[in-house]
Amino acid sequence: MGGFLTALLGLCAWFFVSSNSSKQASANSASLKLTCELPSANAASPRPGMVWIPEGKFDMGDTVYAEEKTVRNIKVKGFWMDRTEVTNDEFASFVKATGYVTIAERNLDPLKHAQLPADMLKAGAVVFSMPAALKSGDDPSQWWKYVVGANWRHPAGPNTSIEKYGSFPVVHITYEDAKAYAQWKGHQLPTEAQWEWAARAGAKEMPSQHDQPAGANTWQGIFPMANSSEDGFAGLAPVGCYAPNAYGLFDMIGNVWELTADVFVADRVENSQLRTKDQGLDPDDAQRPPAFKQATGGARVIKGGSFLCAPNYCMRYRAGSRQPQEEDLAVSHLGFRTIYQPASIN
Ligand SMILES: [Ca+2]
Repeated sequence: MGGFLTALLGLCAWFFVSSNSSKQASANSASLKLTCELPSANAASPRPGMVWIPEGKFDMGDTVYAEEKTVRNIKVKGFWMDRTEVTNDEFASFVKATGYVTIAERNLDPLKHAQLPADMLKAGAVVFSMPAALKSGDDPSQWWKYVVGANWRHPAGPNTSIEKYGSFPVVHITYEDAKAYAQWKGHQLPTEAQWEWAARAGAKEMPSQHDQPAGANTWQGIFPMANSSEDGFAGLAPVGCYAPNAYGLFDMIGNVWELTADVFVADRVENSQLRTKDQGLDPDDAQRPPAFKQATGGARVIKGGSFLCAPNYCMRYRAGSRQPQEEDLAVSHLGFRTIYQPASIN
């Protein structure tokens, strides 16, 4: 019964969780909450839909995983930040106005990627799919699949769509895509320090407790096989379903990982080799989709964790956590939000 229930709950989030179950899941999708009530944006604000993040100093980093260390004191200037993750509706407005085509919608140049099999030269993205069984240990390719035709419009593949999901965070967005959207808005992507300071919302020291947060969309149960969805969502949630932080920002923790402008630098990658092995599945790499495409750029820092972060696996539902993400690889648990910093402050 438990297994059946878990499978059923998994289906409720069909288009983000499984591309293999879309027909069965369509019948269940009516039970999925499609919007959450955000307070009205202050129309009198100079930046409606954004909140002002004041300047301050704080201890950046954390001590759970090697790549979060060393904790260091950082000063951040004030800036405006989107109060929610960028939604499908917002991204659609950008595409409608500009004709922009995301990286996941473009075929790869076979001359530049001669090592890849033909299927992976076709436009697509990496989609999380709950495995029926684990047959090869903690090999992430059991739950991350490269799906031809998956992109922001078709999150789990060509037979899925974002119709009715306009309030959900857009996914399958690469660094180049996010940057193009931000530039269209006259905004920027946050640096890692700006993002983390905003997520801490005025807390100057890192928390001593690292418990899984109750008011965020994460994963309850043993990843990747059992998801009890106690937070209300097996897959992604619409933006703004949980209480905002003290600055008025929604979903900084959980739901989707969020891109930052920062390059994930090599020395931190080396640090990540100092793995802690006592967290079940390999905490450093298991949450990260395999590098299906040969990265042509580098990796950017992503922050905040996602609906896939569980206590046995990727305890990265914290402001100080971080992870590298290949710049040109679109994945189903990654989105973004933007900032605006007045020129007078730079
Ligand atoms: Ca959840």
